[in-house]
Amino acid sequence: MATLEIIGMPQSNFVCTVRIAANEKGVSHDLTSARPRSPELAAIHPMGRMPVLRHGDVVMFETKAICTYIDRAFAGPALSPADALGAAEVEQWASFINTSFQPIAMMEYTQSYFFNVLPDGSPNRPRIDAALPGLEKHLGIFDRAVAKTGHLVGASFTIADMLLLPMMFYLKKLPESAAMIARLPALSAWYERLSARPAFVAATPPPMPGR
Ligand SMILES: N[C@@H](CCC(=O)N[C@@H](CS)C(=O)NCC(=O)O)C(=O)O
Repeated sequence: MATLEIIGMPQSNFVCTVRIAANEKGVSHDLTSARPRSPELAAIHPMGRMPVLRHGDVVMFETKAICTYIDRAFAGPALSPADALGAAEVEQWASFINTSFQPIAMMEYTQSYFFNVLPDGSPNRPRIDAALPGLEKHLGIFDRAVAKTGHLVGASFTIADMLLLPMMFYLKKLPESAAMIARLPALSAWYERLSARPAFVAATPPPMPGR
């Protein structure tokens, strides 16, 4: 049986998501650390982004697609419901997380603490402050979504939760977002419960290089 190889930095929220998917499925994987646009990534992702996957002759990019491949290619617990509505709801939340939430929560807010800093190395306060209203609105949406069953879709841990969980890991570490989450009981309980799963514990992002 070919080895599953996940390529990208373990600090990446998207790399973490595909590692959670493999761990939940009970599939061991090799993690090959690679920086953005490195030859390992550029050989598979057209923009040189992470993560990418190698599995025998299969190569793949885009986190949601990689998770779906892992889910369908291996035995083990289903990471997405089999019924039409449940499967479509996973797509709905995955799309919302990746196209509406991630740009504000990660690209604008979180990266203004880690990468898009001011010339003196301090957090980019104007960008952080500009992101806060949108961040709070999205977190409220997630709080209401998980209030009923403790998951984004149905009553099991799906790829939708797996996409959100590593982003929440970073948001819990930063002051404004941590305070917002603390005011949202259903989302706080969701995070405490799902971040304790062995699949996430084993894939938890290490500190950013040089920090
Ligand atoms: N839509 C892509 C996004 C991948 C992505 O943006 N990954 C980030 C790391 S979390 C990255 O490679 N950033 C470096 C860059 O954009 O140059 C996916 O779902 O996999």
